[in-house]
Amino acid sequence: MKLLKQNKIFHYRKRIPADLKDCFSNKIFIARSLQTSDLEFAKKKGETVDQTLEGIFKTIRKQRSFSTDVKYMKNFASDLILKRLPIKKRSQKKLNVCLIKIPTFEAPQSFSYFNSVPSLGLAYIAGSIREAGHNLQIVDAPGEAISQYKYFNTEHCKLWSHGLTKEEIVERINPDTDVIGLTNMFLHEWEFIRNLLKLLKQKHPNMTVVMGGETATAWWDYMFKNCPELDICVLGEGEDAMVGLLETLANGETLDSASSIAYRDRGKILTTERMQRIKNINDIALPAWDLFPIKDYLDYEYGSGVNRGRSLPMLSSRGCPFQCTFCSSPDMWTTRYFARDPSKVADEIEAYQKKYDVNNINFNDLTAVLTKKWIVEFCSVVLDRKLNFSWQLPSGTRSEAVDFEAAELLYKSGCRNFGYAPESGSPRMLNKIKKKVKIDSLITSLKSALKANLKTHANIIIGFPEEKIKDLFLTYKLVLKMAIAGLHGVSVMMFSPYPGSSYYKELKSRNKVTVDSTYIYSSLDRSGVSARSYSNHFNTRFITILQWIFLLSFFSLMYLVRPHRIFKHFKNFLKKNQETIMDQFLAEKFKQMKRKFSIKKINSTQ
Ligand code: B12
Ligand code: SF4
Repeated sequence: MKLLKQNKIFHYRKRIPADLKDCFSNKIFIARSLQTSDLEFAKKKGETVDQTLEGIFKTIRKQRSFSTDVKYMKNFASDLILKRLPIKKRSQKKLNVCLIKIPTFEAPQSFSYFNSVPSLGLAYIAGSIREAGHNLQIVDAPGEAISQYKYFNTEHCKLWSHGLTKEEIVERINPDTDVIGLTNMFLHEWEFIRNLLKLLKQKHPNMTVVMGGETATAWWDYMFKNCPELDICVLGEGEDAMVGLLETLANGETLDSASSIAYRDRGKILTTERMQRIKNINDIALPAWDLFPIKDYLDYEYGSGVNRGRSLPMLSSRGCPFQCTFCSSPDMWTTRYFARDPSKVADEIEAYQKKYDVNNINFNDLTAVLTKKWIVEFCSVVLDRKLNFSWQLPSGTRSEAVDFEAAELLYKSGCRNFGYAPESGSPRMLNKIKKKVKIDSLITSLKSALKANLKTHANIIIGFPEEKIKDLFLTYKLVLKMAIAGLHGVSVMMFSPYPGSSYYKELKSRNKVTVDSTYIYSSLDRSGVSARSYSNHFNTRFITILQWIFLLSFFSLMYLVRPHRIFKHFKNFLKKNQETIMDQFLAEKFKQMKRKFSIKKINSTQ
């Protein structure tokens, strides 16, 4: 082991064992560096690296006996090194990075009513960038103008935009910024982002613009062609990829040495190999909420679930093992699923309670409830530590894993709202869309959840290309069955092929997807304002009418069977209390109505 002091950077080199050379691109050394002025500390770190490397070599040897594919082995080896080496390669140069959270958009003419929520994705990215030692600025459009609502005139319809305008965002960016980072989660955010980047590059042509998130991962091709101001897209899970990219930029290396990105190179759009997903998700730096203006989000009680007070979003797991054909998750996260250690999740909640006085957590997990074992463990930790908070699980593919015992435990530990996602009631369609859900077990689970006093919600999608009238009838039957069983609320959405989904790829290859503003705003739509049918059998009008029939039938039947719920909504509305999605809907729609009278009009498109 060699440690050389050089401008406060200690370089560490280890010779690669002869039998493993082909796994390391024929390099004879693994070289890392550590930025510190403390020789003792560097020595200790060096020793730990030595031990870790021996472990890594052992793992690679084991893996080699299973695989003789050199390319695969190279990726496997470099991935292990990246993930497990405790010394992180650091350039001397620290970059100035500015992360931007754009405003939130609502379509008040539809059922859409979502308020702004702190960006969990950006907070995670911020945590990792800070850990890597770069300088960070955050411009959080909703968080920095929490009571500002303006009209946003799109090519398609008039939306409301919550937060700073694009001019205000650009004004706030530190002129010394090297790298701008944005998140593009929703398709409907694209028009604003494109306008923002145009303005930003007019003022700061030398800043490098990096975009990540669900839509950027799936749609970079279209974005690069339609926005010359966009420089780089980070694909998939962002933490390691962004830190690696900053390292590449700081070192002045060419972009092909960074993983998991799409970028421009002399008129061409190129991509680099995707990194493997982070396996030890317990080690990912926690969201850097302290850098975000979350005080107002908390004081205004903004959150993605039912309003149960001061809320923060969290993840208890990453990824989803399923491959539903309408969903972009397999493309974004692959099908690898990792759950966090329940006690680490509880630690994080405890920290938020102490630091921010948070009393509700909304889990943003894709598939939060995968095994009963995890739920039991998590609830037990919460109960043992006597943590007092409410929590919500909006999406839950394997929610059927919840029986009465689990449901009771969920309630006792503070869980109040729980989502099911059957999507369809037709076994033929469930098979077609690869939704691994059994309707009978879902109904049994729903009854257990209701018995345990949980407030429940379910998501339905209609208008899949192959869906026939018989399938729609079966879905309608399911909707009615859930209403009788006592489900508290249902969302009935019209199918739209989101970028990254299998359906998108298939329909695009058959020229069935027209990318125009109707398409872009379809993701925001909830009641036919920006709808387009992709059905082989029914037109948009028919599906929109069905959407209304499904919703009206569900709620009429549900209230007919349980009329006391109407009084409960009324009481909750007057007391400004929320328990169910309907309570949230009524409160948010009332807020929207009041806003309509006070909103400042801006004539120019943002
Ligand atoms: C929680 C959630 C919500 C919450 C909170 C949303 C929010 N603003 O944070 C609520 C309930 C409010 C919500 C609402 C909606 N949602 Co939603 N939601 C999700 C869900 C399940 C998880 C998002 C999340 O927090 N993930 C965890 C974080 C850590 O991951 P992340 O944000 O992706 O960040 C990582 C990477 O993307 C990357 N990254 C992100 N940003 C950046 C930036 C940089 C610079 C870099 C380098 C990397 C990077 O690194 C991060 C860490 O690894 C996703 C599903 C999914 N696959 O993501 C759907 C999803 C995003 N929602 C979706 C939709 C359609 C909606 C609605 C439009 C539904 C509707 N019609 O009402 C509304 C719109 C609300 C609005 N007006 O803003 C779609 C979007 C599809 C699309 N292409 O547009 C998704 C993908 C689900 C799906 N497949 O259908 N949603
Ligand atoms: S819809 Fe849900 S279960 Fe299906 S792939 Fe997407 S996240 Fe997984």
